[in-house]
Amino acid sequence: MSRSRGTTAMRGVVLSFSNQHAKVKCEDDQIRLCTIKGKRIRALDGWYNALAAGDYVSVQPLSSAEGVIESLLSRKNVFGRYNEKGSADQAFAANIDIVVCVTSTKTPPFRPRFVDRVSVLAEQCGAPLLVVCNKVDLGLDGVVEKRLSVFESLGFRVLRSSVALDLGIDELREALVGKISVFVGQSGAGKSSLINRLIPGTTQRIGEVSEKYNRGRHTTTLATMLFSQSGDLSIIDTPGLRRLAIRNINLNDLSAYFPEMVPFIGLCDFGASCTHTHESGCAVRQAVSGGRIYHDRYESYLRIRAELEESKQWKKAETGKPQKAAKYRFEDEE
Ligand SMILES: Nc1nc2c(ncn2[C@@H]2O[C@H](COP(=O)(O)OP(=O)(O)OP(=O)(O)O)[C@@H](O)[C@H]2O)c(=O)[nH]1
Ligand SMILES: [Mg+2]
Ligand SMILES: [Zn+2]
Repeated sequence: MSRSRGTTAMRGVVLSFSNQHAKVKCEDDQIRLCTIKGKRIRALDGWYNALAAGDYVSVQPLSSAEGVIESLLSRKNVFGRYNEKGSADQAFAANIDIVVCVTSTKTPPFRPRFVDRVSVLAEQCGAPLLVVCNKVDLGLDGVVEKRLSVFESLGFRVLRSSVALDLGIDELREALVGKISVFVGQSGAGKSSLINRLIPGTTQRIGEVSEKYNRGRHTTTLATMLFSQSGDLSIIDTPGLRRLAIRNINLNDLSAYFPEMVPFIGLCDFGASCTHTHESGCAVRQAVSGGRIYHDRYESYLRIRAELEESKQWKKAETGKPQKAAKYRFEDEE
């Protein structure tokens, strides 16, 4: 261990990171605002940001309020998405035990394709997915119920909640106790409201859902880790997402991130080279026609695949100039 000013480096967990500064909760329970030593911690290859909420770091304390991060400790996993402005993958959270996708029945409307995308990213991260359908006080129609039951049939846990009516909060707490969780979802779905209820006293700002767009306003602007007083809950609140771009998946691996497709992969006539998009003798397509794979989830597969394919072509056509965001054919989350 290195020494400076008579203090010993200590371990800490990153609560938030922006502008090359991280708020770190150190072993001695002090929260220190930390710089990065000599800017030595660069973003890992292909990543937009160097540190994410949930990262473990080694900190050289300068005082009870400040410190210097000396190193990033190895990550168990990372949950993130593709940042189109930065043309790189952006980590929202690291070392996650469970991904919580917060949706709402209405205002903003339920977007199943958004959840499909989160489910793919959660599979890729290797963390289980919990789908929360919030705002049930506004009504839960048959179409939403159907899609929720599809998620349940795939083994994803689904909870229905209402902050307004105090419904489902205890179940959610039980599902999260002792774990590090990340809350993701569309802006205005109620992530911060749920967290404020789970961890009383947290002052996560809550926004009004914009009437005009009915989409929420992006009230939370920085991924931040929050703890309950007793330490039994560790939740990372994230800014609402409008789009969830996916790029860093190998085209051939995508089907493996759809659990319902896994049993059929390899049974297609074209074997491992089947793209499951148009081939005859495709076991996946047969399972879709036979109703064993839900058609709308398969549609999400096709859309994400098309997006991956398109971004790959874009890269090929690139001429060394800064890469612009690829144009999408699908606006799944809008
Ligand atoms: N009717 C109803 N409104 C809710 C419920 N939960 C949250 N809201 C409202 O929804 C709005 C948005 O809530 P937030 O908690 O800020 O949503 P968010 O997901 O954190 O939004 P971003 O930070 O922008 O991503 C606020 O006006 C909340 O009061 C609920 O269960 N029922
Ligand atoms: Mg919020
Ligand atoms: Zn196939």
